[in-house]
Parts: sequence; C-alpha cells; structure tokens
Amino acid sequence: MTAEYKVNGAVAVITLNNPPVNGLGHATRSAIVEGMKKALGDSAVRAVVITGAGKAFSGGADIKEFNTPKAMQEPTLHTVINVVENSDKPVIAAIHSVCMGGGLELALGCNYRVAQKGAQIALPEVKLGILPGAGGTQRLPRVVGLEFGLNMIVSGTPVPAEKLAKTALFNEVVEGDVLEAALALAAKVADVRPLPRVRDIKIDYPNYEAFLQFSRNTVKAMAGPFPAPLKCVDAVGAAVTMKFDDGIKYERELFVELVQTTESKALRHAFFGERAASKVPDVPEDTPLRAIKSAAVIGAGTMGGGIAMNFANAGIPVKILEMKQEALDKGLATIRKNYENTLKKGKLTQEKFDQRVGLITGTLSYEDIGQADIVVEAVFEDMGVKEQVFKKLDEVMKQGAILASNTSTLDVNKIASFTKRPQDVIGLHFFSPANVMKLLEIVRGEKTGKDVLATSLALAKKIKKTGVVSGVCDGFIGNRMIEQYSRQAGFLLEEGALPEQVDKAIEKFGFAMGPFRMGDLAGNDIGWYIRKRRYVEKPEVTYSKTADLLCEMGRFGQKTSAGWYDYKPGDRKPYPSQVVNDMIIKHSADLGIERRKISDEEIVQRLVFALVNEGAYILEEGIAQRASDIDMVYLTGYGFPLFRGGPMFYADTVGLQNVVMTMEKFARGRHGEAWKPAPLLARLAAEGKSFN
Ligand code: T1G
Repeated sequence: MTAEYKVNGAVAVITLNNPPVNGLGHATRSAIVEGMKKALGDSAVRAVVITGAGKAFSGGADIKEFNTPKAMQEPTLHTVINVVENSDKPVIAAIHSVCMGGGLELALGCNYRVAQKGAQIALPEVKLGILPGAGGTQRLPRVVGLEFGLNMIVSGTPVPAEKLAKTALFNEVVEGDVLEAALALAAKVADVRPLPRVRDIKIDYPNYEAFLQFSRNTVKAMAGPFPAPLKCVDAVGAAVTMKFDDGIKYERELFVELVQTTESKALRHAFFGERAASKVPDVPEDTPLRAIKSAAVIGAGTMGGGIAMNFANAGIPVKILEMKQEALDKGLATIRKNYENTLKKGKLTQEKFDQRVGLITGTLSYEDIGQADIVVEAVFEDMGVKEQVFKKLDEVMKQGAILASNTSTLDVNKIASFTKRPQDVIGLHFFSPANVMKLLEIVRGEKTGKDVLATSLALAKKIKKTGVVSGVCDGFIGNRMIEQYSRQAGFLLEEGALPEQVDKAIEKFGFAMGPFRMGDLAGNDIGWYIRKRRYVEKPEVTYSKTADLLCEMGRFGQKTSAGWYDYKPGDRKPYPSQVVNDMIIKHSADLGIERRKISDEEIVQRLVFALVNEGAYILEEGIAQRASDIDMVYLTGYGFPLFRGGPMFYADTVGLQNVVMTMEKFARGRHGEAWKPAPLLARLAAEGKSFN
C-alpha cells in the first residue's frame, strides 16, 4: 500500500509510504483518497492527520509519471486536494524532512499544518521547467504573503520550516516528534468550525500591479531561454487578480502548457540524468565504501590547487605535495587568494574561510602523505611523469588507499600497471577550474575495484560534483567528443567561416562559449600538444592546420594576450584579429579551397552533430553506460545549454533520422569520412528510435 490508514483514538492517521520520497504517483493519490473516505465515513473519527513515512513528508508529484496517461489519471492531485479541503472533519498535515512540490500543495489543502524544525519546504517545480500545478501558486501566497510566496515559487529554493514559523503556513513548528504534535493539535481543533481553509484567505497587497510588473521585468531578465519563471509570475498574479477557482483554472492551463515544452523535458532529463549517473549495473548499491577521512594531492598547480579545495570544502583535510618549496608556496598562496576572493564577495563566512584554509597543508615529502585515504595526482600530462609518480605512490601509500589520476586523456590501465595494486587505481578527471566545474569523469580501469568505484561515486556527491563513469579510451567521454567538435571548427575556418562567426553561432545556440574563445581561455597550446601526439598515433585522422599555424605564431590565447582573438592588457574581451583572419584566408588559398559563405545553421549542425556521432560511438563501445551520462558530461563540463538537455537529448528532439540525413549531406563535402554515422546512430535512426 503506498499510504497506510490507521485510527489512533479518535484521529485517523494516513501515512504516505511510497519510498524513496513519497512521490504522489497514481497509487499513492488513490490510497490517500481511500483513507479520507474511510475517515469521513467513520463516526468515531473526529480528525485526520496526514504524514509521511521514511525520509520525506513528500517530494511532490511523481515526475516519472509526467507526459504519461497516469499523470492525469483520476484521482489527480487536484482531486486529492479537493477531497482533503472539502472534508467536514479537520485535516492536519504532520511534516518532517522534505515537503516539496505537490507534497506542499497537499499540505496547503489541509486545515492545519505542523512542521518539524529543519524540514525543507519548497515549490521547486520551476527547476523542472514547470510551475506548481495543484494550487501552489494560489495557496502559498495566501499563507506566506505575495512577495515571499512569489520568491519561493520563482526560485524553487527550499526554505527551512522554522523560517516560516511565524506565517500562516504553519500552526506549529516543533523540535520533537511532529506526529505527536499533530495528534495533540487534532484533539484541540476537533470541534472547531468553520474549518479554516487556505483558499478563504484574502491576499491584502495594495498596489500589487506595480509589484507584479516589477517582478515580471526582473524575472524576464533572469529567465533566459526558460519560459517557466515568467509563467510563475503570471500564475501568482492570478492569486490577487482572480477568484480562487479561476486562479486554479488559470494555473492549470499554464502548467499543461509548460509540461509539454522541450525546455521542461530537458530539465527533467537532467534531473534524472544526474541521479542515474551514479548507478553502475555491476556495482551493487550496498557495495561497502572505503572511508575517506583524509586526502592528498600531488601537484600544486592550477588543477592540483583546485582539486585540493574540493576536499577542504567538504571538510576533508588535504595535503598537497610539491617537489619545490617555491611551487608549493605559490600553489598555497593561490588557494588562499581564491578563498579570499570568495570571502570578499560575501559568499563565504570568515569561519568557513578559516576552516577551509586550515584543512589544506603542504609538504615536499612523499612520506608525509602515506596515511591519506585517497591521493589524486595532478602532474604534467605525460605518461613518463605519471609512471614516476605512481611507482612512488605504490611505495609510500598505506594499503587500501585509493590512487587516483587526474589525467584528461591518458590510459588509466597503463597508469595502474605502474603499481602492484591496480585494483586501487582509478581516474578522477576534474575540469578546470576544478573547484568550480561540477563535472567529475570517474575513469574505471579494467582492474579498478568495485569498492573503489563506489567510493569514488560517493566522494563525487560529497564534494558536490556530478560523477560520471567512463571507460578507458583516448579522451574518455568529454574530450573524445570535443575532439570531433574541434576538428569541425577547424574545417569550417578553412571552408569560409572565421572564428568570430563560429563562436557567435554556437553561443547563439546556447553554448556558454564557442570553440575559439574557449581555446584562447584554456590555452591553444594544450590542443597543439595533444594533436602532435595524435599525428603520430593516428596519422589517418585529418585536422585543419589553422590551429597549428596559430600556435606557431605563439598565439596561445589569453595567457599570451593573443590567440584566435586579440586581447588588450587587463581586458579579457576578445577582439577579432586581422592577423589571424588573414592567416586563415591565406591558408584556404594555399589549400586551393574557394571560401564560401557558411550559414550559422550549418555551423551549429556540424559542431553539435559531431558531438552526437562520437557520443554514439562511445555509447556502443560501452565507454559511457547510457546516453544521459553523455548529456550530463556536456551539461556540467562543457557548457552545453541546459535548456537543450545535452547533445544526445538534443539529437532526440531533432529526430535521429534528421541527424543522419544531415550528416549524409556533410559526408558528400570535404573530409566526408568524419561523417560516417556510428552504427548505433544509424540503427536507431533507421528504427525510428532515440538515444534516451
Ligand atoms: N518524482 C519521482 N522521483 C523522485 C522525485 C519525484 N518528485 N524526487 C526524487 N525522486 C527520486 C530520485 O530520482 C531518486 O531516484 C530518489 O528519488 C532519491 O532522490 C503538481 C507537478 C526530494 C529533495 O521537484 O529535489 O510536484 O535515483 O537522490 O538527495 O505541482 O529528490 O534513487 O532511483 O534526489 O534525498 C516537484 C524533486 C515535483 C522535488 C530528495 N518536486 N526531488 O533529495 O534524494 S513536480 C521536486 C528533489 C510537482 C506539482 C508538481 C530531491 C529531494 P533513484 P535524491 P535526496
């Protein structure tokens, strides 16, 4: 049963019991209505308490039901709330831990609400590209006020119950057992009539038009490509401008409109994708984890420093090992500076600053780090250097320590072979800046222990990263795909586009930054170094020479104040470079290519479908476990626009047949060999299927 019914004296208790978060799926909704019918039909019952078992009162509607017939199957959540609100006996919600979305809307339909201190209260629907669709936009402002209610709904941010203790949302906020408090309240209000109903509260907000207009302007500016925030304002506006039932109808219309949007489907895809990523079919959920109470990082450079900050931010003491005092001092000073900047911006308290800085220490001796539970090497991306480091780690690290490499492309199996404990070796590929970027590629070697993998996934959560498991290949998931994206970017330059047009086109599509601005930021020499290796390893793979010519000009990007773009001292703004554009145009001539006008649409298709096709290869080779993992890599590590759901999700929305047809057109052009559809992509397209 997904809601239990029990009579406790003269009070009926309906306990939602649909783990993990008491999602209000159809079965649970039906069970609540059943319970209410029993309570209303039992003359011995004088009041009803609704509460939740397990770790939540309720996390809201069952998102998995959306866009399926079950979501609209009676009793809908509206019906459930109406049954509660029209009850002729008092109904009390006893709220603990989590009360969100439809869960809060259900509570708002009750006559009374008691919450436990610390319970997270939210209407987070906007984060899924929708809005509260069961009366939340009409009831919440009636109990917490128009402004606070609108802020909660437009932001979707949880608020601890005690912060709402003085509002009409809660009759009581207790420290102790919330069910006991609710039963005591039930006894007190059993005979109170008329029963208080949130819908009867009038919102008193003089000059609400000005407030709503101001809210519309503010929300429009921050909503970007997402339609939901503005619709939230419209729905909440109805709570003051319309009769209650008209407001409910209007809210419903807006909800139905939003739940069909691609933006909402993309957000829901990302919500589940984030959670699915931590699941590994052959690693049981109850795999014992290794305790991570201390960490060490090898290398105090940009990556090493950022990685160390992740551990300190999670309260884990971390030792940074460097070879030279000067490098160590520089690295520690950079970390301190980073924290000082955050402190200055008011995003860190002095106490947290002191705690985090205090958790990071430095050393020049390997012996000092031997007792750490995990060590992450972030040294130069060269197999010879990795070999030295891992042989040393194998000597000094205690048994059971996890030996992780932050390599961005190198073979983790080979790295593991430098040790006598390959089962303890794993890749933890952070993305720069490592203390900011959410993505963590967790590279599973052939011999990586299941407990090491499970521990790394749990560690990713602890340091607030999105951990995505990758198999071992050149570039893992993200960099292997970006390689094809960069190849196309180079070919586009040879055929007629210039850096600014390519960047602008893909940034208009929604990328945070185009390939050439990104190259100038990260350093064009990084790609240069990798291509030189590839020219030897894979001579059959062609690249545009423009990027090499650029580097031969010493134009590595912002760090040399010149890259694809020109830069002025102290100004990170990219200015189109005549020198570079001339080089590109001359290079086309040298290749005998007649430059042509290339549309923005073609630019976007070639860049994005290059990602999709390589993603399909990665999927069928089992390097990535699922398409949504690839999407999570691109959403959290490469600035792919969230409202488009990631490259694989985007391809699904375009339609795989259309993707393949477009690729066939490109295959007839220059470097057509790059457009051979991955067999998986070709098959799914032929069968009319999708990746996700
Ligand atoms: N529906 C379906 N599954 C859900 C779910 C939900 N609402 N919430 C969580 N899950 C699953 C999640 O996928 C994961 O599954 C497991 O529960 C644990 O989640 C009409 C229409 C509640 C704060 O947006 O914010 O109500 O991976 O790992 O860290 O107006 O889950 O184990 O298989 O996140 O303890 C509005 C979304 C819905 C809340 C718990 N509600 N959930 O966090 O666990 S729309 C939300 C969360 C709605 C009404 C509208 C969090 C949490 P698996 P978890 P957690």
